[in-house]
Amino acid sequence: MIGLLVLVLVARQLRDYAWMQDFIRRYPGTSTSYAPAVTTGFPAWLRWQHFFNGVLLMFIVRSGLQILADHPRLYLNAGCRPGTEWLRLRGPVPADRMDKTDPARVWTSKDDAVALPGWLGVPGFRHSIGLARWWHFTFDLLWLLNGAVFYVLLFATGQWQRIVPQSWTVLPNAASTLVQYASLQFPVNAGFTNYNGLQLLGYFSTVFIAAPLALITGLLQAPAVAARFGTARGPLNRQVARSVHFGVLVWMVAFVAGHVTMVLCTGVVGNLNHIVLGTDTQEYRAVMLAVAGICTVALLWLLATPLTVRYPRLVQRTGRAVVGPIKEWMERIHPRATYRERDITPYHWSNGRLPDSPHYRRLRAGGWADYRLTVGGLVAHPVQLSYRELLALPKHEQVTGHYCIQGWSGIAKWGGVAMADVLDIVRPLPTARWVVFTSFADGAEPDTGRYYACHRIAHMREPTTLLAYEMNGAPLSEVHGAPLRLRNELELGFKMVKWIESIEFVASIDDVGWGHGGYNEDHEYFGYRMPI
Ligand SMILES: Nc1nc2c(c(=O)[nH]1)N[C@H]1C(S)=C(S)[C@@H](COP(=O)(O)O)O[C@H]1N2
Ligand SMILES: [Mo]
Repeated sequence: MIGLLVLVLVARQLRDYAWMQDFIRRYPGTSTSYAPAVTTGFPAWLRWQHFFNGVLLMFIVRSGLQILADHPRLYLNAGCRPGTEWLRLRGPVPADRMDKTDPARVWTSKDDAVALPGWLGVPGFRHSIGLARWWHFTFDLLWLLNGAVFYVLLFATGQWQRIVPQSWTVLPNAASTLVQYASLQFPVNAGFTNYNGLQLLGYFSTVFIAAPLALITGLLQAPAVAARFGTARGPLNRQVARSVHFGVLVWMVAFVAGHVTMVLCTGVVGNLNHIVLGTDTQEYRAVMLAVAGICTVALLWLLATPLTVRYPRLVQRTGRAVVGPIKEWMERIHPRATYRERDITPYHWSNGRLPDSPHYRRLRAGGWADYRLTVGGLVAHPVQLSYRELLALPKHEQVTGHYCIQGWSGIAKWGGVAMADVLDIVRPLPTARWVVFTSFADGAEPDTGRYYACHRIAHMREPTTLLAYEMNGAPLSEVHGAPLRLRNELELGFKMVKWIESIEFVASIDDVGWGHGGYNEDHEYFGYRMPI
């Protein structure tokens, strides 16, 4: 408030100076020097796309905040070490819970998630990232489609000339507009044919910079993209992408707030006639239609959370139908990227409910001497492999990135047995299409059975798909999945089952668990394909 007041006073003072008056005379704010007048009005396609864009953006922002709330920390380093955040929405990780040698007390990333109010986040409740992602990705796709059509029509019709500056004089005109607005003596509004410099720059950067940046930084957060291009380390790492992605969100919200304010302050009836009816008129019909549109949007806003909470499975299924084909396509990537030992990140977040069965305790106490990995199902040669037999198989080591669905990442060195070698031993039958990894540990919710995840058999032949028994050169700790945990570098972290007890080859995932492809797919509405 005080800041705004100071801004107004400074701007008013500036306008008292003769040089500023000269400047404003020379650069009045709106001018045909940087963009010609567009006299064809606002065509219907543009007006509709403007509306759709607003509706879609609203859900993208709300679900985006929900996703952020699942790991409410932003960093620039690839390893997400607590204490290195540049922004966090909650307190620091409790110091006494960072010690990984005390498994029962380790602060997991699920402990770290925060709740958002239901009117703000979709769906609002704590750790609802699975559902939030369906909203986010489904609306992202529609938004990208809307944007692609918009780009094409913009350039096909000449409407682009409204928002693409053709001369640097747009800059002094923008500065002039800013001073005039801030001094509360507004420049003339010629928005029907010409945007002022500030407006033009605002629209240009939103349409041609912020929007593409959202797409690029979104993709850079995908494990499959990183595993293809090797971007888990370096300036394009996931945390940089996440931070910039959040920056775009802040930009979009600020833009919408500023845009709506200016629409209201600079002749609202005329402005609404432009964008609702497409004419340079002062009809009240336009205001009525705008209000109806806003009410529709408000209704959608209010319904989103209760409907998601009530029909989560429907949200999951719809999202899968819309986004699934793209995820399938992304799963064809070969996750070959590996890193150097010096890229290993010092702190690795952890997740998951530890195994608490006496059976697991006994095996662990016995140094895994009695551990047997059961590999069966649709295979020619089912086996039980002891810990010693596993260690006797060829050992593979790789430094790879780990991308948790919640948003954190890390780079670690993994040592273990290639799944391809296990496949050679058991020889899957042609009917086997999925591989089910089942843990000693139960899933997060009480009395819902073991944690498990299904993987496509094609991924099992990737050289980087491992049954890891070592992490960073030491035997796998209990927290990180001892005695054995999966690495499938194409997928998000939750697919990498820890504390593996058995592996089963199956023809279909329909009869495994609740049939959605994994424990978190069953209970938290995640998708079973998770290359992004
Ligand atoms: N059995 C079991 N495995 C699991 C989980 C779990 O809850 N139970 N969580 C998964 C998730 S969400 C992630 S991000 C990784 C975390 O691995 P880390 O703890 O070694 O970092 O383990 C995965 N494996
Ligand atoms: Mo995760």
